[in-house]
Amino acid sequence: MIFRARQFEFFFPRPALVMGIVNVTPDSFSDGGKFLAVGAAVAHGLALVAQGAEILDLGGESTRPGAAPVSEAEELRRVIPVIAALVPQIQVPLSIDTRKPAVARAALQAGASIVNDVAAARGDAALWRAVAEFKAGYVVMHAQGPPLTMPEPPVYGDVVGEIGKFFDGQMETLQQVAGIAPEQVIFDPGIGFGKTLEHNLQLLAGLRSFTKKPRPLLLGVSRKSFIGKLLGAAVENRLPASLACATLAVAAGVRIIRTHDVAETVQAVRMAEAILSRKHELFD
Ligand code: 9MG
Repeated sequence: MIFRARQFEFFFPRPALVMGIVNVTPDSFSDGGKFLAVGAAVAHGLALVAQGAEILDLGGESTRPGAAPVSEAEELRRVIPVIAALVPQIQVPLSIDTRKPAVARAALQAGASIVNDVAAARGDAALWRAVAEFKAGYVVMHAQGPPLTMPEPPVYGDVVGEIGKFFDGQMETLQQVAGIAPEQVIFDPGIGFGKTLEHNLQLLAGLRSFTKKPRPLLLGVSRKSFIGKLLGAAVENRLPASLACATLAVAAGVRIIRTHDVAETVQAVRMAEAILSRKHELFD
């Protein structure tokens, strides 16, 4: 299986990729406000690459439920100078986390290689055009609706089955309607996006049904609130549970782990992979 994002190519199977998070937002749930200045964001991105990140994910609008919407001009002002300064200094692809077609296009023009679309279900033709024109990578993340309008409480019959069908439908539409090649696509079940604690646990337990599909699976669990709900841990104390999820995810065939804690995740994932590469009876 190959993943192509502009000049970058990744051939799977290979060690899982760790995607480091760079938020240039005042209000993200875990690191809001820490990297708002261009210099601080660039330094953080470089530090994450030095720790072993093989993709960076840059976001200028918080996806936290209830977060204030950000104008296109403000989002551009936050992310474009960071991309322009960071991309010439790194050899790994930069992903732009945005729902806005104009931001996606401007980010690709500035040197981003992947569009991380947490609202892929809405099928935005202008965003798809930008991805297709630049031959960028495209993260298709599942969410029932945009953060502000997510149904409360979320309703699913069979959360794993429904999200599997969503991926299959997107795959066809992207190829036939949007001109986006399968090689450009990554799937992501969208842990925490319009899902209850029980849905999130069922998705994590059912990861194998997604990793059997012909596209790489990305998982974001880092410090998320479902961990707090299950274990009562404050956001700054959720690293152990995030690592437990990441290692089980890699054992289930997940190819990309999105995280705030790159060094720790790289170490945990490499250890899991070393064990899994031996003849084992772990899951018999
Ligand atoms: C932006 N963002 C926040 N959480 C995420 C997740 O789980 N996956 C992806 N692709 N993006 C996310």
